[in-house]
Amino acid sequence: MNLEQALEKVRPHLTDHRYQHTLGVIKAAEELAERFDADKDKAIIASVFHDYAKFRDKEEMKRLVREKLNDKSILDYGDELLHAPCGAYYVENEVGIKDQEILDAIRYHTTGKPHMTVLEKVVFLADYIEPGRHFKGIETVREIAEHDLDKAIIEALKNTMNFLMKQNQLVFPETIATYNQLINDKK
Ligand code: DGI
Ligand code: FE
Ligand code: FE
Ligand code: FE
Repeated sequence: MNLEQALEKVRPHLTDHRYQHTLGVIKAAEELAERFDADKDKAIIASVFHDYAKFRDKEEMKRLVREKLNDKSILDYGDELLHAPCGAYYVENEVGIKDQEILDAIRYHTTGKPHMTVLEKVVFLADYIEPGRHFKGIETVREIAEHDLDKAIIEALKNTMNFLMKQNQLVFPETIATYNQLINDKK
């Protein structure tokens, strides 16, 4: 599947805004893959489909998690987390992508996970810093991403956890575990 065919497949599942975001993630992931030596083709395809399930019915996704997915803990941490693991499932079963590295990059793009592969890190960070995103602190993360992949992810995770805590939202334990692992490895 080339980029054009992949974009055609994802387009009907997204709003215009989300499609533009997806194009931004592709661009950012391409640059990060080059800089930090990840598989560029896989980074591009994972980016195309990373938000494939963003607008799926929440109840349908919860059912899928309960019936088919191994990690059910996300059910307790807010509906926003559903689209990542469910997206990986739908992309495999509806689009037919079987590459586990690509599917895992989609699966972990929202929460991260400890000991991510470079490909997973690239997609996680690209989602955060893509050129269409504008919020406080993003320029700092973009600057760090010029030279240090892990440090940029730590900064992004701190921002996300801060954002969630300010709103008294739950923080998914794997998100904290990702932060802890990266901090530990920096020592
Ligand atoms: O899908 P995008 O908007 O492009 O970005 P994303 O997949 O990173 O999702 C961002 C949303 O996920 C945002 O509403 C915050 C939420 N989120 C990220 N990490 C966590 C989280 N929500 C909870 N409850 N816990 C987390 O650790
Ligand atoms: Fe997402
Ligand atoms: Fe994200
Ligand atoms: Fe996204």
